[in-house]
Amino acid sequence: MTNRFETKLISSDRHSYRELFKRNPGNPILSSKDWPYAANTVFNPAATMYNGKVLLLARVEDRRGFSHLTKAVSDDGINNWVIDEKPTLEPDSERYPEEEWGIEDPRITWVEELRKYAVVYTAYSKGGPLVSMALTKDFESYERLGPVMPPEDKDAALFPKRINGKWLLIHRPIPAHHGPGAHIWVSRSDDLKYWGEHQILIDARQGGWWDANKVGLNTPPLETPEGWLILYHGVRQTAAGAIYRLGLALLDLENPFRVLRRSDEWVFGPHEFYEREGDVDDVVFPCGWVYDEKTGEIKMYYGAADTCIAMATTNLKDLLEYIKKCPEPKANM
Ligand code: BMA
Repeated sequence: MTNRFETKLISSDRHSYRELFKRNPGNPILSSKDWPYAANTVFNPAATMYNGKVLLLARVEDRRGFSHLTKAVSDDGINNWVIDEKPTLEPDSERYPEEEWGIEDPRITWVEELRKYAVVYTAYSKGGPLVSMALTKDFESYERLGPVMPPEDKDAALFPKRINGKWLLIHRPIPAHHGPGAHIWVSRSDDLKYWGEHQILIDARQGGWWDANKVGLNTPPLETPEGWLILYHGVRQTAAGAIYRLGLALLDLENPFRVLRRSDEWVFGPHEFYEREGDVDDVVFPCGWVYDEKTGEIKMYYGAADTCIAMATTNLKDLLEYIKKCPEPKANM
């Protein structure tokens, strides 16, 4: 298949930056044509290991424009996906009116203390998108905690354990007046339901930066010996629309409110045709990554152009080596 991007000379092809992530050659790995039922698009999947297999919880958008979540499971995380015949987690607007216009962009965290997975997702309410949470042991039945952050707020994920006695949630509220920018925040809770002690964690830069004005968390924080590894997106507004690209940050292990490092450059961005063209052009949007302790490999699962699911691999050693060379950010607010 030819497409309009193949003939274009893209400068980074000639003078390559170091590629931290390698795209799976079979990308996209999943799209609506693989789905067992009619769907417009499948994208922005959460990812976790479950019973020794890779489990994705994909956002599936129907032709009303509403999303629900459906699981796909594979032994190697690349091929032979077994996809649920019907939605795994559907909006329940009778009991949860904030899910009126669908549920989107889940992030999964295994919480050892509870022996449950926390699924944090965007509920699209009449008052705007907000953050909701549900707990599950088996990805079959879910215990909803309801909305945990009011609108407009999204791109949230839970830390896997309490730190200094409190649960921590990363999220991205949008201020009513955009002036100061949409930053990544972190909040504390005793019970996962009521959140407070809110503070900015990673601020959107200003001006010409790739991550000016709007940033948001992508994958859940990954605990490493060097700190909590954060993958986030920056949204660059251009005359042709927005470009969603990814950057890295490292948080202090004991005090994750402290940002130790932050990449100045983006580490992954739309480049291949399936990332450049779709329902929303020029978007790479991971909601999950799985880390293999034996090999050190990380598989990052991302939505491409809000249309399909792709995968790229990297390894923890390279990411840590890279982020440790990045500058220390200026003191947080
Ligand atoms: C963000 C989220 C994502 C989406 C992205 C690009 O605001 O809503 O679901 O992938 O925009 O459209």
